[in-house]
Amino acid sequence: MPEYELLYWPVSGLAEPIRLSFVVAGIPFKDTTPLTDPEFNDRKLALHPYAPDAAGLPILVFDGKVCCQSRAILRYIGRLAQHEGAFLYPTEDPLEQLLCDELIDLSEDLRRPMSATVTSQYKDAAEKEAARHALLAPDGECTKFLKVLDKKFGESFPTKLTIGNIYAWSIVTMFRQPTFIPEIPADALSPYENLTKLHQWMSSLPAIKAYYESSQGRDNYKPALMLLLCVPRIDFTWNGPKLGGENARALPWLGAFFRSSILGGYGLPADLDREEVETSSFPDFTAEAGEEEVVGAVAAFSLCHGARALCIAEAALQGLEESKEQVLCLQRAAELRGLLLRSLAVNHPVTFFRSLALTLGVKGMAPKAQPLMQSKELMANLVSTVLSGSSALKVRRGLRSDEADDEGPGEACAALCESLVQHISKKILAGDGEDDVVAKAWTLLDDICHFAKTDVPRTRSTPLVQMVLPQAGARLAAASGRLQASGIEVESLVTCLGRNVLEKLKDLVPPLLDLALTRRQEGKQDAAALERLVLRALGALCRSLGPFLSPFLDRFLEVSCRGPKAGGPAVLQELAGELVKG
Ligand SMILES: N[C@@H](CCC(=O)N[C@@H](CS)C(=O)NCC(=O)O)C(=O)O
Repeated sequence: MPEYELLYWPVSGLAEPIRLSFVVAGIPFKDTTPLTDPEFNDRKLALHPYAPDAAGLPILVFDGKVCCQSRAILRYIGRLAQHEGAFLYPTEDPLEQLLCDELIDLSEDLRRPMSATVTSQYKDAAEKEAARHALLAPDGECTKFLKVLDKKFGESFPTKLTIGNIYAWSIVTMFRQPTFIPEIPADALSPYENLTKLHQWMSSLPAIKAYYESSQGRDNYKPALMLLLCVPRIDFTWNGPKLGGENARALPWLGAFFRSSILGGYGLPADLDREEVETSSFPDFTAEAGEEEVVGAVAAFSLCHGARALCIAEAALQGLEESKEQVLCLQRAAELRGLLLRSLAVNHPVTFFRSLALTLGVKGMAPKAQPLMQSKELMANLVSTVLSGSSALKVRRGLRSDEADDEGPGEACAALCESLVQHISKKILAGDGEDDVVAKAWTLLDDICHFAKTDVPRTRSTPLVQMVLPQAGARLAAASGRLQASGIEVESLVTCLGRNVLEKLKDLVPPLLDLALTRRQEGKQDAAALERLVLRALGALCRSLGPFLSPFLDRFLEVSCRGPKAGGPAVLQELAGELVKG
């Protein structure tokens, strides 16, 4: 028997009926996808008989031949492959062949409108989602053919396997979650009784069941292994200058796959945060990756690198000339980065902070700089992208109660938060960064302090205070003209840290008072806004620590006696009120 090799994408699509025909007939074949072959794209183009004009997959390679066209390949295999003594493509009876072909063509009527949404360009993700939902609406183009197929299987339910019913089942199953088309609703197939019966029958056939249950079965790869295979692909494909064309296409399908199979289909492994993970080098997991016990560690490691890869993709795309394809990819990268970081921040904060530390290049937690990272522009975009990840912590705050959770991530997070805060202070705040990057860094520090308040044991939040507050003070001292970089988060910092601020009072209060008492040019909008922020921060200090502010009382009084100029009467009144109470 020849050695067969099938090349296709790591999804069901047009190759699945061919794969299943091999499987049910017990014919061995090599199932090659970009996840199993790093040279996939180059090989595809070198082998494809239609290249360079076209290179649609699947292709089947055997006996020195390369064959194209999925249904021609399927019929060919169907004439050779048998199941329970009968050929999958009936060779004797032309009428049986016609019925098989009818099922194949009918399934194509169902597949094509959905397939068109994969290749079409959309303004944004919402437009694509709407287009896909419309196909499944009561009068939708796909609904029409789902109904016809359902009726056909109702009239005559198969008694033996053929390429016709294998094809119909494979295409219909693309509409069943988890699938590589994330926008398909989970219940899209529930109205179709006979298609459900077909699903039950086909998926319980021993060969098919075993195929999907084995670790080789495409849809049943363990999520961790999938990630491991995916991630280097995302990471290394997104090599700045080479973006575009083939590479730009990789992200939407990888993304769709990542979202539906990993995040949507399987969810993230529950114990992710308990794993010991070393993110500064690439351990060789592959030798043992099949072992249950390493799966958790592989998943935790891969998710950190996955988050980093998505940030890199997003940052690299920000720096490119905008083609429609790049805009689409940028949207997808940003959407996925947001989705992954939110999932991690809410349920796996240790892995979340590890991902941030890895991506920002925190010493000891990230591999040594790679060539990719030597581009200054890319690095600046990357830092800005990662810092935006702080919004995920706000989502966590919104979903969790304010009370510290004894079972929470506590100690493990505290050490990570400290490293991050130290890195941000030294590398971002102390440097001469762009104002918006500095503002984002402050926002992240603020979010980390909120997190520390509820999720880090009290004893461990002090170092955070020790690091953040002097920075805030220094920033304030240098802030006069630079509103964006002025430590604008001081008010919430103080509110959130409460008495933890005490030991650093001397670093924080004098610069704030200096700023409040500095005469600024009247009428300058920036100056007025800065003054308001400073007064609000002083108000917050009075509220939280009134009795401890006596060393500064005279200067506080001076501030509140100042005319209602830049700060505005309401803020001053509030400050005076707090002083009286204090
Ligand atoms: N008529 C061809 C269609 C092949 C095709 O369009 N394949 C898609 C995937 S479903 C593909 O590989 N597209 C990417 C490309 O054309 O480079 C077949 O049935 O094999």
